[in-house]
Amino acid sequence: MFTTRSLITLQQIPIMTSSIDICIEATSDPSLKAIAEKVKNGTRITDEECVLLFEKGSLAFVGALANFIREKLHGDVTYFNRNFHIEPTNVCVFSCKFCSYSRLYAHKEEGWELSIDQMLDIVKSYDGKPVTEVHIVGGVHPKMNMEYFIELIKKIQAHRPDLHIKGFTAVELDYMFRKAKLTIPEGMKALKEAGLQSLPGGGAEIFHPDIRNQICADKVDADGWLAIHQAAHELGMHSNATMLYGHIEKFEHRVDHMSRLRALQDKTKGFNTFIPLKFRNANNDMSHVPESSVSEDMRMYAIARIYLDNFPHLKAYWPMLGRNNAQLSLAFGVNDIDGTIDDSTKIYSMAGSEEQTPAMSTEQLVTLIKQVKRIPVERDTLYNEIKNYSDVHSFTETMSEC
Ligand code: V47
Ligand code: SF4
Repeated sequence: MFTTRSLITLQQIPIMTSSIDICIEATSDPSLKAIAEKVKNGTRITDEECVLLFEKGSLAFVGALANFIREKLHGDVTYFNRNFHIEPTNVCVFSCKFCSYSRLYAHKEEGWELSIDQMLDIVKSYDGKPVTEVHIVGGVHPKMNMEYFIELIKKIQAHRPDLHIKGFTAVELDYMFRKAKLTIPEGMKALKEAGLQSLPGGGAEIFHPDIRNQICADKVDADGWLAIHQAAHELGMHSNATMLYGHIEKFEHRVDHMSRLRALQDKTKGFNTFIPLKFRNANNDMSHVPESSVSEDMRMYAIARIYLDNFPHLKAYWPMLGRNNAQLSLAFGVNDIDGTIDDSTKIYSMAGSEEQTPAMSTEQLVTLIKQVKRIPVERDTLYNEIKNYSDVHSFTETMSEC
């Protein structure tokens, strides 16, 4: 039974402009209220305010703010793409403590090394299938150099010119360029001329040296990672950015990481997507570190959406997060759940993700998005719309296995 008082309250709700007003009304903490006002007005929040959100913002509070931004930018549209991964090798000269996937060169018989022909066979296995992107990322193999990858890119492009080639983390590129004795701009230009079109966001981990030196001391540092992405952006290429969270870092380190990305994006506008990557603890040197909870994961997405006001997209990488949580993230600022992929990506299954063979058909992805009342839209790598699935109910005419 409603009391008179609760009826009056309910009657008032329709005159409020949106759920963000309810959120502002309901917040008694003045500093959180001020942040909510900023979000409502489209004003950027400071680093200190971002730390405060991590410390004090409830899941419901940050979720409401992030969803407001998400719907302002994209409405209900949720993007996915049709892609496949090639992992040339898991042999790696580095020894990141969180990595479950790599094998040192000294133990290379335990790993895999694909020849150019083997990788081309993977590409050919998608002939006639409507994939739009190949994502190429692997370990840093001392014998797979710049020439090797230039030959690979050229051959992929010659075989399938319509396929967007997104490849190589800044870690792989830094090593490649050093070995080839090229500056970053020279190296990026050579790869672009060969046919590389954009960069994935891997290798960023946590930029702050206090954490980076503990988890991946020997690979490219923050400045090097950022310089490589800046060089790509200056050549007109786009890239993504990741952050490996939920291990030994503190909230301040997350904010420092996102702050460096926001500053570069102000300069170049070259980032498409931010992808928070949840640390998974199986089979690595950090197995003693517990994994973050689902509510902390959702808070991470929401706060990233609020803070990174100049990033157009926020992606949940479902093979790492799991399908149910990826679906949930669509209410916490996320507007992209990556692609159909297939079962060739091993980085997360080896780190303990429940997705042991991460493959989803387009029908499964579309259903997953529709179940939470969002609109599935297939995109290409650069977020050009390929197909809106809001009115598609039958998949027989359009779908293939991928
Ligand atoms: O840099 C490694 C992460 C990244 C673990 O740009 C781990 O579209 C969690 O960057 N637990 C590589 N994460 C993958 C990557 C990526 C993935 C999907 C899409 C895109 C994109 C980029 O994987 C590494 C590292 O941060 N990683 N080990 C682990 N145990
Ligand atoms: Fe090598 Fe990348 Fe694994 Fe680090 S995360 S050890 S760079 S494969």
